[in-house]
Amino acid sequence: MTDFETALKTRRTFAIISHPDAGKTTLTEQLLLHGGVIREAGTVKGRGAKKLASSDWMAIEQQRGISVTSSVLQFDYDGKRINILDTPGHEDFSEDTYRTLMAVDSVVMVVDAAKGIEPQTKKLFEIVSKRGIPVFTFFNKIDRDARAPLELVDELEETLGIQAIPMNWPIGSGQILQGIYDLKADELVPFKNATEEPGVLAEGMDEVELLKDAGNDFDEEAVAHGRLTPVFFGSALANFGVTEFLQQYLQYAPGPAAVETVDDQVIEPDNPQFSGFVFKIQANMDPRHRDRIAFVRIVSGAFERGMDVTLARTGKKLRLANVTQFMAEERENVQGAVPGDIIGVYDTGNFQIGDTIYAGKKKITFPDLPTFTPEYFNKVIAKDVMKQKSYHKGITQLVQEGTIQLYKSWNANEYILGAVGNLQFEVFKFRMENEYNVAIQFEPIGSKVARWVPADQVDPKMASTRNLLVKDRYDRPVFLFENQFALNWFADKYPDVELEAKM
Ligand SMILES: Nc1nc2c(ncn2[C@@H]2O[C@H](COP(=O)(O)OP(=O)(O)OP(=O)(O)O)[C@@H](O)[C@H]2O)c(=O)[nH]1
Ligand SMILES: [Mg+2]
Repeated sequence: MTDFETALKTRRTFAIISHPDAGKTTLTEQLLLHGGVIREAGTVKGRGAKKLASSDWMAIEQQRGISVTSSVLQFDYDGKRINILDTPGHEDFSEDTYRTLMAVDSVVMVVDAAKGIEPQTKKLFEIVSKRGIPVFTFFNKIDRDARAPLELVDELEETLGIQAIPMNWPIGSGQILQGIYDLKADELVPFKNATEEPGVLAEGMDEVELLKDAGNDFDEEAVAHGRLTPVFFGSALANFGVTEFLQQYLQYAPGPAAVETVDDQVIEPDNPQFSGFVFKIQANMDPRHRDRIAFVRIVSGAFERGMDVTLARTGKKLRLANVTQFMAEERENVQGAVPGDIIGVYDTGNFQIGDTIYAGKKKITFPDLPTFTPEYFNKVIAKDVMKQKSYHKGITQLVQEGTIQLYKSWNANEYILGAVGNLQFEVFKFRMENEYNVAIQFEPIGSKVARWVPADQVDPKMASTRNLLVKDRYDRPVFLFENQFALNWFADKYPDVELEAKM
């Protein structure tokens, strides 16, 4: 086996998803500790460092204690290299989460064991389920009073329509947590500070016996296609059950998958021609350098520093000289990166989300990533007219990142921002102030039903106060209808005009 083939076998790339607050970021950080060394945005912090390099690194995330954007982190464990993508749970950021899901080979679904399956988890699961990729479930927070595990597993199967197979089983929870029973190793892993409760233990063991007799069979094939989810219990905060989870996850999680192109070629990871796609762009990760990184998921071939690639959308040739990975170890530079890995390419404005890059002659283009139809709109202006330059730079960069969508009024070229949820406006405002030093003001336009229209079918006379005509950032015409009623009225009046919605 060549080095490339060996390296390929070690890669595991997954996203962590759930409803807000279930503990994704806490679990991510706990997993990173298993790898020992963490590097993010150019800084290296090891176990000895005071605070772990956090997955929630952005100022607004630290201030609010929520994730507003996905982050990419890597670590090595047990001979495997793991790429974790921690996603934000809040639905206002789900466009970012959906794109991130396109870059992974499996998913870890975190569920708060006191709450069960919550709405956003269900929504995200449906997206994942369409792709047929493996889903591993982690019922978190069993250090607090949790619902009965049998009830949780039933709810999981019923609400999500997937079969579940417990890999371990909690014995008690909260104050009376005794431990978790590892069904594979057939042994109890006691909780460190457990106060012994013989009654709870006996009851739990009865359930374990029942599970052993009656549970689903572990069917690797069904797991691989996302029809059966292995279920784990634990506490990310207490670092209990996390190691057991990680070890079994690594045993069953798939390596890098093949990806289909727009012209129906299937690009296998062991195809020697290098290819990958940009699923995320992030400015200002390192406040001292104010640079911008395009996150590329490698699909095929080996990445080598300094290699020349073509940007499929424009045909432009680029040299990948300045590339970062999201961990630090000596051999990293030597080994380079292989399919499954996420690399960060320093970007001077060449890339858009969804871009394909490839080496060699044969053109490869991966499909576009999902875009959402925004529902909320605000006009935006800079409070200080002297700051036009930073204002434009900030808007341009944050829009390229997909933080928010940009539109312009048809005639006046006023800036209008569109969002899936209102928190996106708050993040935008905060980051404009914090990262670009520009105070901005919004003028609400309200919620609208946006529809794209082919350029040759548009007549500005069709616009009115109830259907505003605007351009998106690629100058494509869009009507913003006051409501569904206004849209229906328009469709009746102009039956030949095609109205297109995004996701
Ligand atoms: N008791 C307990 N609390 C936990 C556990 N895991 C996470 N938490 C707490 O739950 C809260 C939310 O945790 P996060 O890890 O930020 O949740 P998240 O899923 O990343 O949230 P978003 O990214 O905003 O969707 C924090 O206060 C954590 O300390 C756990 O195992 N036990
Ligand atoms: Mg988080």
